[in-house]
Amino acid sequence: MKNKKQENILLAEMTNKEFLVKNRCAIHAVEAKLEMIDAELSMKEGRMIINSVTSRIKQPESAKAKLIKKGYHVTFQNAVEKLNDIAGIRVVCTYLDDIYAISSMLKKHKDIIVLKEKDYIKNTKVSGYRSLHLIVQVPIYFHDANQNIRVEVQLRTVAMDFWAGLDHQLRYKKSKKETALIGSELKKYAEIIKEVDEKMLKLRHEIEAI
Ligand code: 0O2
Repeated sequence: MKNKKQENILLAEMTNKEFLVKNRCAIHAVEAKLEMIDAELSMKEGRMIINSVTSRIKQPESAKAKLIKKGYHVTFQNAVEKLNDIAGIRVVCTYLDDIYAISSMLKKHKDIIVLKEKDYIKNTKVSGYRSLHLIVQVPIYFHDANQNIRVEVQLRTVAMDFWAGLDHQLRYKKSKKETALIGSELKKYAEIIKEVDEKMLKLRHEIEAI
């Protein structure tokens, strides 16, 4: 009974207008920085750097599932304190080195604090998942005061994004036997994609050297 009440509070608070506005503002603040970084890098390199930037605020149901998965009670307080990806931004670029260039420039912004960095490119997840994750803290000015909001920034190449999309789709399928089989197949493709990313970067360097 008490659990159900807490769950209902979580659902209500995560759809509360002020909560959504604050997270949206934090996302906008980081997106504005990414836009500047993209403009500067594109100018310097003479090519397109960021292919797409998408963002989302985590759905209450997804927050609830993640809290349960992590072994926390489903409460609004736990969602805000324990989940790093209530506000999330995904940056997709063409080349591997662009990911690190963007990340390094983002870290230089004085009002951004990097709380956590997870390099699933250097340390590929068991599933085959690859991306660079930054958990950043950004200040927003709200109700006459500065408030710090965490935003998860996922940086990946087009190839990594292609892979993650299929993997995500697979996760929603029910049959354990089939998904295990496809999962191991997908893992092999993650290796191929890794090679392609590295080869494309090498080729770009060769073209630039001509
Ligand atoms: P959704 O639906 O993407 O919003 P942390 O609390 O920061 O220490 P966290 O969040 O528990 O760590 O885990 P992690 O590994 O940093 O992953 C967070 C997000 O990365 C996931 O969000 C996915 O978006 C993505 N991700 C991680 N592993 C995989 C994977 O194997 N395949 C795919 N396709 N994506 C992955 P969520 O919470 O799953 O939700």
